[in-house]
Amino acid sequence: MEQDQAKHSGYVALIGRTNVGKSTFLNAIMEAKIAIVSSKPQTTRKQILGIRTTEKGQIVFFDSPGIHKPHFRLNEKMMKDVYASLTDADLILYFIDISDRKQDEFVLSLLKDLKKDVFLVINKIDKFGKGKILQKIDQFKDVYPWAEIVPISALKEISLDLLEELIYKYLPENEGFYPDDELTLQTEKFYVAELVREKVLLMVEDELPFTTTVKVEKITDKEKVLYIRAEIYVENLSQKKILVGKHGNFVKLVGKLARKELEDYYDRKVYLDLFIKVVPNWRNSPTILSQLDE
Ligand SMILES: Nc1nc2c(ncn2[C@@H]2O[C@H](COP(=O)(O)OP(=O)(O)OP(=O)(O)O)[C@@H](O)[C@H]2O)c(=O)[nH]1
Ligand SMILES: [Mg+2]
Repeated sequence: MEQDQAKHSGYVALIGRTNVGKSTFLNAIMEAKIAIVSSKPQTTRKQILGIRTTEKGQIVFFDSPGIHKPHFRLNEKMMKDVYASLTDADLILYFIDISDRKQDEFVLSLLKDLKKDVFLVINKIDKFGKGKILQKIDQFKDVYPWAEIVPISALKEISLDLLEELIYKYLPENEGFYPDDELTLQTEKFYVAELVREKVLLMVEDELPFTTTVKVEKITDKEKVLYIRAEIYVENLSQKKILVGKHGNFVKLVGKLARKELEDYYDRKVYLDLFIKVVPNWRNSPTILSQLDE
């Protein structure tokens, strides 16, 4: 049989509930840190592009926020990005966690209306044995006319090559739209803010993962160091107290972790100036939300 030599390219949406591992998958397949990851819910807050170019073609992944019921303007915006990913995609990868007990009727109804090819990606298979994987496939195989069902582990990088092979099969024949060396389209300020927010997420509990955000004000080259000024927003004074911590220890630790990662990223010395600012109700402010996107 003749091999298909033509290039295949297109848009692939990563969709699913929060915490199922969409961003972990994006970073693994891209072999680069494109999106931040955390064990806290609603880590990804807007659509993030990962552009993967190989000799087979170009896949543009849309990492998307986890699907949820929106209660704030921020969350409405997040869900808008989910719908945009679904609408613009040539192929949809619907991620579930192998621990998920039942199917999600809301997501399934969203998918049914689209009439596009959808893969069911069963993630986190490293947590269980073969029996459980077969049982999960059996449970989900008839709830939707899946184009493919692919069990993977994004964390342990199991079956990612297989999934990528299958993706190319479903993409239209064309050369791709972005330059070969383009990996993502985020602004530098947004990416840096995300790296800092990842460290905040690592450290906080309860409502704080939802009520904090990070805005980078300035990135200035000062010859010996790269100076970065960032503000961490919280919604009230008691949240600020938690983030500051005793003698400023909490924010110092966040700063230390973030600086280390930024120094690795820039491969140079970084001075990270962190400020904690109370911005009541920022999640409902259209002005602030649009500033955070920049
Ligand atoms: N054991 C295991 N854990 C995983 C795997 N993939 C992701 N995780 C973990 O699951 C958690 C959530 O991962 P994310 O990639 O942030 O999940 P997400 O779907 O992008 O979440 P949101 O952005 O909130 O929608 C993190 O603690 C990851 O380390 C996997 O294959 N196996
Ligand atoms: Mg994510």
